[in-house]
Amino acid sequence: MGILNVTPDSFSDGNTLYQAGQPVAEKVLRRAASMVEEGAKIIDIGGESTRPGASDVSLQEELDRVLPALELIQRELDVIVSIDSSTPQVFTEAARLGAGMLNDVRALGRDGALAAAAATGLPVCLMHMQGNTPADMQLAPHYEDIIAEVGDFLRQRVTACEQAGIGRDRLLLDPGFGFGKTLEHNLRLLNQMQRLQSLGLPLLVGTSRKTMIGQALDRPVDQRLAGGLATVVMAVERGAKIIRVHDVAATVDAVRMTEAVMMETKGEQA
Ligand code: 7PJ
Repeated sequence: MGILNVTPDSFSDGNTLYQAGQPVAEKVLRRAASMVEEGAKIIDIGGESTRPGASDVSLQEELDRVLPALELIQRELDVIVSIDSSTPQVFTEAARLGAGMLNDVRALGRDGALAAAAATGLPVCLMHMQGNTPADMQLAPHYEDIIAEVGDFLRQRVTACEQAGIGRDRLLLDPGFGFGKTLEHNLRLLNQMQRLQSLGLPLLVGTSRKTMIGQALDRPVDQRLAGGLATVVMAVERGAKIIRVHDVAATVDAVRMTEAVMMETKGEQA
C-alpha cells in the first residue's frame, strides 16, 4: 500500500503534492503512477493530517482534497484506491467514485461512521489509537499490557462493525504504530505483534518514516528508510499482510526477500 498524502501540512512529503486553491495536479498522478510501477497494489489517499498535534480539517476541505485525487487515479491507473479518512460523508462520496477500501485511524469511531461505512459495502481497515484524536493522543500514553489492550480495543471495534452490518470478511486490523504510543510501546507492539494474529483477521502495518524510527535511530524524517525496512521485515514475519509505506520499491524487495526466506523458495512477486 503506497501512501499518497494530499494535505498541505504533510510532514514527510514536504508539501510537494498539495497547493491550496489549485486543481489536483499532474504531481498527484505521477506520484501514484510511480508507486504502482514500483509494485504498489493499493494507493492510500489521505486528506487529513494525523500527525501528532495536527489540527482538524473541515468536511469541505477534506472532500476537496481527496475526491479529485481519487477520480484522477481511478481514471488513469489500474490500482485499488484506499481512502484514509474518518469522515462518514467522505466514505459515501469516495465509494460512489469507485474507491476500493476505507482506512480509518479512528476505527469508525466518529458519529455516523459505522453506518456510512456499512452502506458502502467496502472493506475497512480498523486502526488502534489511544486517545480520541491525533491532537491529544501523544499527551500521556499509558498501557499495562499494550498487546492485550490493543487486541481488546480491536476486538470491540470488530463487534461494533458486525452489529452495524460490516461482516468480518470485510475487515482488516492495524495496531496503529505511533498513535498514542511511546517509543517503548511501539517497540514492544512490533516485537510481539504475532500475538494479534489470534484476532483472526488480516493485519495492516504502517511504520513508514515514523517518529519511532527517528527516536530509535536518531534520524530525521528523510533518513528513516533503512530503519523502516527493518520494521517491515519484522512485521511480515509476525503476520502482516499489507504494509503501508512511502517508499514502495525498496519495501517490495524487502517483503519479497522476507517471504522467500519464510517459504524457502523464490516466490511470486509480492
Ligand atoms: C497510519 C494510517 C497507520 C493506517 C496514518 C503517517 C500518519 N493508517 N494513516 N495505519 N498512519 N491504517 O503515515 O505517519 O499506521 S497517517
